[in-house]
Amino acid sequence: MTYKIAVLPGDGIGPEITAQAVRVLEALRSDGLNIEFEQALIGGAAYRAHGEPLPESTLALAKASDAVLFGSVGDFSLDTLPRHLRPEQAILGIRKALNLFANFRPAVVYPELADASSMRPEVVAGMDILIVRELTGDIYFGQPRGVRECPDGPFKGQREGFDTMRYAEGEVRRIAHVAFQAAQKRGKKLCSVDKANVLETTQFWRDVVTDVAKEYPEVALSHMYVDNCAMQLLKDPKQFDVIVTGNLFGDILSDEASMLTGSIGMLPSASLNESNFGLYEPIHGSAPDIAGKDLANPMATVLSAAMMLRYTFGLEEYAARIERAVQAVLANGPRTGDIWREGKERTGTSGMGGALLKA
Ligand code: GGG
Repeated sequence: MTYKIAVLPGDGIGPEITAQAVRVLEALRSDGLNIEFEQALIGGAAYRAHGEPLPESTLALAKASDAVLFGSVGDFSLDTLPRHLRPEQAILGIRKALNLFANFRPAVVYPELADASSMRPEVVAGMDILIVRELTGDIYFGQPRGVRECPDGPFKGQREGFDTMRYAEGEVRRIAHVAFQAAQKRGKKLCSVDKANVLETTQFWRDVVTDVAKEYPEVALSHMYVDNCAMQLLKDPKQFDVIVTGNLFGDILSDEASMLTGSIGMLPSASLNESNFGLYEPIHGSAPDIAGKDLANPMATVLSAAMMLRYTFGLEEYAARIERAVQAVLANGPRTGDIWREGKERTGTSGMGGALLKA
């Protein structure tokens, strides 16, 4: 079988990091992996070429492929565009169009990087958390939204911005099932994160997750408010096994968790639909300040490619080989600036790709 991958590099550092992941996947051809790539524009790059961040042709390529390898979107120079034309709308749009509701964000502290974390090594050493973020609902997509005249209160008559946080029961149930099943395969602990003391939507979330828990008696379910979770991640991250949460909280908590691992440049992700079709991307954005300078760490994208081989194609051995290469380079190889430490050789984006290929 030949696997067809749509490569959507996007903006900023996206093209550099996806190029290294493609190099690594191509190297597996010599060991029997039949894989083909086709690229398309997305985000600000697509807006500049076609006047829209998610052209129909890009979506069509993604739909016709077996999986998507995605870089990053975001371009400060397009910040003044109306929201529907901004680069970030492309990633939201493709997730929605492909129904990629389940986002897996593993936050793992590699032993070799425990000293690169912003936390004391004894707090993070051995940390292995899976954040399951719901990806196609919540305040990111809820209607109505916009800017209107404030209808009441002390600011009546002024302009006000508003969004709508909402979750349908079926949306909560399906992500809860995904999270419980992930917990079943790991440490059998699931922490559902909400703000049920304040927000109706998330009290509803809590009630539905509690109901789904009845089907998974072997998984220990706990609930935590998001503000407490943000604190607990810094205080004692190893208490967590799997965290399940909504779109907004998951976005924020996974960036926070990345700092425990040493660098946001280390965190991969998989966004899956019900048939395990997936879009694979680093959790980080386009980092325009270092774009085109051969400085970005491609490991999160390379690890995302490994997740693609495992989750969508079931090719565990190829995935494990990539992960072993990452560990070998962290142990004995050069490092990009974000994870560089005294005594280590310093390298750039393509140098890191080369080191991974060698490993
Ligand atoms: N590779 C991730 C990326 O490009 N992130 C930019 C972004 O705007 N993401 C929004 C989100 O993840 O919800």
